[in-house]
Amino acid sequence: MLDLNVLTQALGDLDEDQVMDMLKEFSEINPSESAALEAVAACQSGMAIVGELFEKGEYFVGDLIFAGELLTEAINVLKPVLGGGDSVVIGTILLGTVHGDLHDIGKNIFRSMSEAAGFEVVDIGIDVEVDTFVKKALEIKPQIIGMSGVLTLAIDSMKDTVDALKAAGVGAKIIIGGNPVTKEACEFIGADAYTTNAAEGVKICQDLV
Ligand code: B12
Repeated sequence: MLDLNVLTQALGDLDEDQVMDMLKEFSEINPSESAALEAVAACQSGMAIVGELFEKGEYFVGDLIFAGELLTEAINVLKPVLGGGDSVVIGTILLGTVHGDLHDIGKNIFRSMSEAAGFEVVDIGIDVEVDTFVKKALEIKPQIIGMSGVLTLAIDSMKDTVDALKAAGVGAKIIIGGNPVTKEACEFIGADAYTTNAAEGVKICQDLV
């Protein structure tokens, strides 16, 4: 039985061995998808502890980067139980962190969970210029474009990107994610959907296709 509080604290403590041992043991018992989603949420809560300790000056930039890698590693262990093992591609998502923003932990979680759910994800990285989004969208014609950002300035970058995609005639549905994203921001940006939760984002994408 996975103790979610212990998992959260282990991630907050950056105890890689404990996090990975717990998750490997958990995935071996073939858990349900909803139980795996609870484990993802517990890991994310651990990331919130990391953020708080950083803000208090107890953790440093290197710890944040390590936490991001640990979170990605953790989600990868859970990936096989997150999507039901279906190998059929249900749609293509073009994904990137918008220009000016270098944060990618949340984007990577959403990518892993979308891939686990059967999406093909074309990840064009961080600090993605407007033109790069437009060119790639015209080239691969995805059903969905996902934009990520955690800085306040990401909201303006998302708006610039959405305006340019629309001007170029790109018809894909657009979903935005990241901590500062709200309903109001979504309306301002002109996106089709928004979320601050990767699992909810995957469900929205499934509905969109
Ligand atoms: C880790 C971190 C970093 C790491 C990033 C490592 C990396 N590889 O990403 C490093 C150390 C590099 C960093 C740098 C900086 N950071 Co920083 N960072 C953070 C921190 C602690 C956590 C962010 C995070 O990863 N959260 C966890 C993820 C899982 O959450 P999330 O992104 O919201 O993602 C979830 C959902 O939103 C959703 N999602 C995300 N994207 C998408 C996309 C789609 C399509 C969908 C559907 C869903 C989805 O799924 C995820 C899982 O559910 C926050 C503080 C905090 N406590 O949040 C500060 C924070 C974001 N950083 C901040 C700042 C200021 C900076 C710097 C400018 C610092 C500096 N002075 O140099 C630089 C930025 C450089 C730049 N231009 O981007 C500020 C932002 C302030 C603001 N309002 O703009 C914050 C809030 C800290 C603070 N309180 O001041 N940072």
